[in-house]
Amino acid sequence: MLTLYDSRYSGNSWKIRILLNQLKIPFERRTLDLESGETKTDAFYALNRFSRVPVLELEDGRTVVESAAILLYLSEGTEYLHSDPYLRSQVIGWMMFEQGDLQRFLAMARVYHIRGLADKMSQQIERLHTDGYLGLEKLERWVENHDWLVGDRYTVADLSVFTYVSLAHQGKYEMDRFPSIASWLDRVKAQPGWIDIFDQSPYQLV
Ligand SMILES: N[C@@H](CCC(=O)N[C@@H](CS)C(=O)NCC(=O)O)C(=O)O
Repeated sequence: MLTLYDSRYSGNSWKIRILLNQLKIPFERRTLDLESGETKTDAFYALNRFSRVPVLELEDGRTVVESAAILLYLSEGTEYLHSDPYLRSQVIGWMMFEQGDLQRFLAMARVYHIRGLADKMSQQIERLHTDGYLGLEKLERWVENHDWLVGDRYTVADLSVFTYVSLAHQGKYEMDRFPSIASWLDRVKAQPGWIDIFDQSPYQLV
């Protein structure tokens, strides 16, 4: 059976749990406590050279690390990843945009707020917002005219961008500014097999 190493609040890990549920793949879940340094042990380093979640451990003990790589690995040959090389390149492009232009700016503002550090980190949050809004504006412009990020259906491109954008309000991003993003988020949530961040997948066996 596959094993997913994740953490409770991690949007990157949530991406993987949604896809495992959509693909109806049974998995074991090991939830780590990031604040107590559980990703910084030698044992965890042996699973992920980058020392962070999510990590997908295969049945033969090999691991796939980085949420985008895990999504691509799991979606290979399924309806969630285009087989056409051009469309696949567009999926990967959105995943790279998510990591470079959105993920850190949205995630770190959220982490500071969730951990009660917003006052202390107010200048950092302001800088994160400046960069994060640039990415959100680009996304808004695309989804004004497109139902999905790539082609004519939901794919792992949508899923990879979805989680941190849907959580951005927790980092005090003013999401009222982005009505087309709101509609696109609703379309993603309406996909069969979508689960919320604290929901347990029926395919999670341990
Ligand atoms: N680029 C990575 C980012 C992973 C990441 O930032 N993981 C966070 C939780 S969402 C983590 O493990 N943080 C703990 C740490 O870096 O020590 C991915 O997409 O998987």
